[in-house]
Amino acid sequence: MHVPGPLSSKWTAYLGLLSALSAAFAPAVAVKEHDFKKCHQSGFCSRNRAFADHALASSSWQSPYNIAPESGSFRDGQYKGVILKTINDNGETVRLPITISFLESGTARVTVDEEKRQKGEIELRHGSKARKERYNEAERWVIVGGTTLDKAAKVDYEDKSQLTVKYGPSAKFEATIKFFPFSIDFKRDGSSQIKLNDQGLLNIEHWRPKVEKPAPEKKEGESDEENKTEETKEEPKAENESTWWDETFGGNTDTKPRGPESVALDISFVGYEHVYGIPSHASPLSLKQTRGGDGNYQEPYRLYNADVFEYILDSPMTLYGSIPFMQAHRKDSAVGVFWLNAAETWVDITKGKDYKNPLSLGTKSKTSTHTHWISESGLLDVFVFLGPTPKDLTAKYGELTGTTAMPQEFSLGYHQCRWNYVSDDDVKDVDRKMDKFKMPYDVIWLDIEYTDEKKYFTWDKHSFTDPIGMGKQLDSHGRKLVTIIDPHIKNVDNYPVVAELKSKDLAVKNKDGNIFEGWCWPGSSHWIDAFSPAAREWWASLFKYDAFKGTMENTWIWNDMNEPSVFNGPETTMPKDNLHAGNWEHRDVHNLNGMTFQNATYHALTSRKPGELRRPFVLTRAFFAGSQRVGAMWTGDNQAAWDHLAASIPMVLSQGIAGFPFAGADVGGFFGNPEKELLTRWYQAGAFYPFFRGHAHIDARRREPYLVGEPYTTIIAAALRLRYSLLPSWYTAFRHAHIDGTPIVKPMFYTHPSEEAGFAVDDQFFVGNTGLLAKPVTEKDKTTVDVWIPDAEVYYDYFTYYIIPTAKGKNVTLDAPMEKVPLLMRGGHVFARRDVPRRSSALMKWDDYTLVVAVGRDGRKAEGDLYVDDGDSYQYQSGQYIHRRFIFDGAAKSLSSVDAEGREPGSVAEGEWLKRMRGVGVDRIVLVGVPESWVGKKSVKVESEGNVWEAKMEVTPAAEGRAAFAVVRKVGVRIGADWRVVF
Ligand SMILES: *[C@@H]1O[C@H](CO)[C@@H](O)[C@H](O)[C@H]1NC(C)=O
Ligand SMILES: CC(=O)N[C@H]1CO[C@H](CO)[C@@H](O)[C@@H]1O
Repeated sequence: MHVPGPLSSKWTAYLGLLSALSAAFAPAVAVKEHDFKKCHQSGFCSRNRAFADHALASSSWQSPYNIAPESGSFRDGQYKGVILKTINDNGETVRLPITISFLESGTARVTVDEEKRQKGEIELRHGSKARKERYNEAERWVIVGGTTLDKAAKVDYEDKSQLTVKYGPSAKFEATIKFFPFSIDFKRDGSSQIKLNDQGLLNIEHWRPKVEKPAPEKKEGESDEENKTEETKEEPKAENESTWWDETFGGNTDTKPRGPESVALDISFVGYEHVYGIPSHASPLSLKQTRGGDGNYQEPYRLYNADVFEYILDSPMTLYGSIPFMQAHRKDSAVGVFWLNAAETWVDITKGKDYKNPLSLGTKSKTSTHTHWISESGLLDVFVFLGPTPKDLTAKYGELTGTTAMPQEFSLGYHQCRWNYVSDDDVKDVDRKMDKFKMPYDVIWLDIEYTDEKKYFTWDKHSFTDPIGMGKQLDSHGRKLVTIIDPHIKNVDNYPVVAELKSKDLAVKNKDGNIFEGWCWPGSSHWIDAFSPAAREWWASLFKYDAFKGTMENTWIWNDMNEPSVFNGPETTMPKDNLHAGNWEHRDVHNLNGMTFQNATYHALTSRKPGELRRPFVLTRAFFAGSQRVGAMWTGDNQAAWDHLAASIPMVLSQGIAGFPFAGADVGGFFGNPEKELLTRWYQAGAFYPFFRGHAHIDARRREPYLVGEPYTTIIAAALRLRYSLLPSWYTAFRHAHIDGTPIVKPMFYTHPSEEAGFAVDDQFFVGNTGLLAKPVTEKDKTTVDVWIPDAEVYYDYFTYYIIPTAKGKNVTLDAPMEKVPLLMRGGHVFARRDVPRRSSALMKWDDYTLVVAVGRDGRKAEGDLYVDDGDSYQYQSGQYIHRRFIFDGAAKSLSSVDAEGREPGSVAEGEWLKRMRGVGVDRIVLVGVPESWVGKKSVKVESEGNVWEAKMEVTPAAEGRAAFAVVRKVGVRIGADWRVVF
């Protein structure tokens, strides 16, 4: 939500803000780009770009980083050695310990530290109390598994200048570590995939004392290139020290007590033209080049969680969250890297023929992608994944950072939000109206105004007189309430929360070690330091039902502003020299901040009441790698504009492949007033976001979906119901994401890694494994869409069963009148629905299922699955779930249901939920694309649980392009049992 943005460095500016903003909103006002740094305004970014320019322009450039060969040893899957960085003509070096770990999963990890700092042998300026080590705890927050060393990895070749290690599944992977200069070439099946420091851009700015010296002379017009022949083993001569120490931007000075300390590395993807990932950016899925040129960006992609006020589109500018995981893709091959660093990071991307190594075999004619990763501080810590499929990458990444938590089932329903529902009566009224207009929804949200003057954990007593009464009304239809709780705590008297925060010493500190004070919604505020275990424990105490009065079992939480947003801070966030638990500088942990806060809330919600262990629902705005374990995200403060609707789709897809798929954008657009057509189209698109929430700014007109008027109201209600009927399939997709990290909505390159024409397609996607291919309309006045068809399967229109006249690799134009969201069923899939419309997902809990079989081309096999558990507890971890696999066999003319995991009946002691659920039936089976020979058949044979019976079937012959389809009614089987239907 919101923010006055960097407009205000003074409280007075904030006071005048709301009115100022409302005036500014009317036309589409974009973020003030100049309030956020460009690379040239960031010392470490510009230094590293200059370093790269220098290195790449010089044919004789040699990286000054060499492994001291005698320092190295390989043992138990791990190489340890020391990199010597030559720092001057006298051959003086700095010692940088390096560890290369080969993990059982086939992932490799390269970690470089700085010895002097490990030993604390440095001095900090300004009397800083900050830690002297390079930040080495990112792993502690991010990595949850998959780090077991591969004891089978072995040295395959070794001489004085290099070492080759074979590792990974059947030793198909190898890494050649070169010593002079240091570089690593990662190969799969003998060919290079990923190279580190191949371009020689490795740069670890070692600690140095500040030496006062006269500014170096530099003649006008002199360029580094002229002197390139003399500069081999040194850093660029024209090193500009002006940004080494205290640095000022927008009136804020960063004292940088450790001076320059950036880490940077070039990572080349050999023969790969597409790279994806590193969300969040309002940018295409296939990332653009960043060093200028036609259609390219001028700026690197930036990862520095920030409250970006009304972000601009098609930009590498930073947004609210960061996941430094990148995947490279080419036909039939995917590889990736995960750059584990929580400091401000920039990534340059260039593509081109392999000019550095024109002779390297097999890659000569192919385009490669070169990336340049630049972080302000911390360790160099990079994980290398060698694929070969996109699914391998998301699975291995998930093994390391964790997968999507199994969500509360309700959280896949529709969420109704606005800034703000003004009273409990208002909430209850919206609740009733949604019913009146037959619009299903699960959750209504309260933004900051519900509090008593922005004091979290309190209610505005005048407008929310009876929160429990409100909660109970919602609960009567299984609905929930989400209230916002932000990390800034109002600094005011007579507010016990802030009093405790101070007395228990649990807040973030400023550079001098005193409690940090800044400005946010409540005015003067302090920030909880969720890096501190004691602070998290205290935070949990605030959510107990008897502490946060007015909340109950159906209250859940929204964490906003957790980048953190600090209105008067540099770039609207915290000063980098602030201190967190353990005296780590904010600089080191900035991108982790949001995750630790959301995690604190997540854990708090697990302990609201003893004995009540339920899956928490927490929405976050800021995030990092690992945030997927603790909730959902949304893409922040977008605008009610068509291009924002369009941009939301690649953004959500990007989240999915980067391991945090529980993602959505504000439906309708946060700022501004969407025209009716836009609002309607946005609901149709939003029904296909994993996280589906309508939201609006306080100055936007009311736009609850029933207000929009006919025909739009009916159309939106249909979109909501479409979402609800498909909830069983959405939940199943979440299960897959939970098990192995697969995205919930999948881009074409992910599902069809061989089809090159689909690698840049980012406006359509498949939902889970359902074969449902959605292509939301995102343009005004559009009544057709072009869908790119990735394969030779048959595709049916979801609603009419028309066979789409497709050709593999070609676009097909579909009708998409206002009332229609273009949705195709790919042949060969079976998916589950619940077709009885109800007010909320909770009320659908025991409804019978409909199974839809989209028969494959030539009547071939179709398959699919359904996962269901109680949607609320952790009982699924002890087997209290049903997971069925449905197999349609065209030759045998049968559809059967078997346990998807091959579990024997009775192998799990059935709890209450499972007992009841097993009895839920399959009411209908719809088969689309059945052979004409079925026409006239009236019944089918059903076999289950030792019985055989007949069920009625109606077959509708094909007509005018529509497939023949069959509907079996009153099937009579139980969802939890094995069964077979013979047609
Ligand atoms: C989340 O909180 C738990 C409980 O306090 C803690 O053990 C864990 O380290 C935290 N993780 C993150 C990512 O903050
Ligand atoms: C072309 C050339 O030699 N340029 C400069 C290289 O550096 C020396 C000394 O720093 C300058 O005097 C040259 O002009």
